[in-house]
Amino acid sequence: MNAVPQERRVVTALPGPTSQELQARRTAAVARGVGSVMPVFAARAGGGIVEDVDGNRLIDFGSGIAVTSVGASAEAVVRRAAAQLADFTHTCFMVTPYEGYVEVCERLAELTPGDHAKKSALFNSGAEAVENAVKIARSYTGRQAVVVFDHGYHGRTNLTMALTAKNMPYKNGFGPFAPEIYRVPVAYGYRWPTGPENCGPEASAQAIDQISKQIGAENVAAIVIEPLLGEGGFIEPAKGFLPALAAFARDNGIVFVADEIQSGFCRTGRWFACEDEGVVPDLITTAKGIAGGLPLAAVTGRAEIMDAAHPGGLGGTYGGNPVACAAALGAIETMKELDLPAKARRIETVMKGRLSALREKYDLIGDVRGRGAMIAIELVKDRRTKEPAPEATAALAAACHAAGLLVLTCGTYGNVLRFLPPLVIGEDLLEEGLDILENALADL
Ligand code: PLZ
Repeated sequence: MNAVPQERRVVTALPGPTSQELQARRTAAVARGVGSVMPVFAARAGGGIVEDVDGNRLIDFGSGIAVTSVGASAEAVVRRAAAQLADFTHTCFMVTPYEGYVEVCERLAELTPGDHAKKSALFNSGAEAVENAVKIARSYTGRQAVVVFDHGYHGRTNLTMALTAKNMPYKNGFGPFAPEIYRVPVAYGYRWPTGPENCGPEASAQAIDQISKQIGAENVAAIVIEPLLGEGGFIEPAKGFLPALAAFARDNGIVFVADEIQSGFCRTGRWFACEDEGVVPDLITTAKGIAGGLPLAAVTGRAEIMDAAHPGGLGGTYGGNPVACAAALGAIETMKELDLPAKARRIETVMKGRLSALREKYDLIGDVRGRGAMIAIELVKDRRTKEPAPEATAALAAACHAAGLLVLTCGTYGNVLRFLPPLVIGEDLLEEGLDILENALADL
C-alpha cells in the first residue's frame, strides 16, 4: 500500500524533467482555461506530502484546496472505497438505491449544527450543492431573490458564477448570468473603514438595510454565505455579523444557507465553522473535505425545507456515487477517530504563533487571520493605506514552491497567501513549511 515518506525532498529543479515532459503534453491536449498552481505532476500523496513524478516530495499546505483533510490516501477511505469499487461502481441512486447514500445522509444529520429533524441530498461538486440549495430554498419559500456577499465564492456553473463576487478569472466573458442575485457588504474587519471593532454591527446593519430597501425581505428566498470566506481571502466575518443575518433571515422567512464547502468538516477547528458563533443554518452545503478526495457534495437542512422540492425535482446521474459515499464514511470515521477538530486547533496555535511573530518583523504582512487549519496572511505595500501587494504575494508563493512547499493564494485583490494543510500533517512538516515561508520572506 501507498505509504509516502513524511519528509520533504527536492532532488531536481521544480518542475523536474518528467513534469516538464508531461506539461508539454498537457499544453497540447488540455484547454488553457484550466489552470494549475504548480506544473508539477503528482505521483502519489498522503499525510502532509505530495510526491511528484521526478521523486520530489513537497510539503502540502493546500490539501488540493481544502479537500484532503484526512490525507490523500487515508487508510479508511482507501479501504472502504476499494471494497465498494469491487462490489459495484454505480447503479444510480435514482434507479436502484444503496445503503451508503442513506448512511452518509444519516451522518450529516448527526454532525451538522442544530438538533432539529434534518434531511440531505447528495451531489458531485460544491457548485452543484449550492445550486440545489437555491432550488430548494426557492421551492420552499415561493420567492426568487438570493442574497450573497462581497468577496463571496460559490462556484463556476452559471448560477454559482452569478453568486460569486470576483470577476477575473471566474466570470469574465462568461455571461449573461442568472437573474435575481443581489450582493451586499460583508464584515471584512481588516478593511472596514471605521475599524474592526465596529465592523460586525455596522456591516450587518448595512447589509440588512440594503436587503430591506433594495430587494424587500419578502422577496428573498435565501441568504447564502460562507461562515469563513475562502477564495475571497479567508475573511472571518467580524463577530456578530453572522448571528445578525441569521436572525434577520429567521424573522423574515428567509432560508439561511451556510456554504461550508471550504470551511466544513473539521477544517476550522470544529466540525463546522458556523458553530463558533452558535449559528444554526437552515441549510448547509458541504463538499471538499467530506469524502477524503472523492467527488461528493451535499445539501443538508431542516426536513420541512429539504422536502419542499417535489419528488423527482432533485438529482443527477452520479449524485451520491456509491464509491464516493464509501469514501465519505471512511473520511468521517477517520475524523472522529483522530479527533481532527482538535488537530486543526493545534495547527492554528502553531501557525498563528509563527505568523504573528513574522508580522512583527515584516511590514509586508498586514494581517494574520483564520481559524484552525484555514489560516492566511494578507500582504500590503503599506500598513497605513493597506494597498494590496499581489506581486509580492505571487513572488512569495513562487519562492515557497521552488523550495518544495505547496501553498495557495486567494483574495479579491490576489494578495492573500493561504495555508490549508491536511489536518493529519506531522508537526515537524508544519514547522518546516513555516521555516520555508520565513526564509522566503527574508529573501524578498
Ligand atoms: N463554495 C465556499 O470554496 C470551491 C474553487 C477553486 P466545487 N472552492 C475552490 C476554483 O478555482 O475552482 C468552492 C468553495 C465554496 C463552493 C465551491 C465550489 O465547489 O466543488 O469547486 O464546485
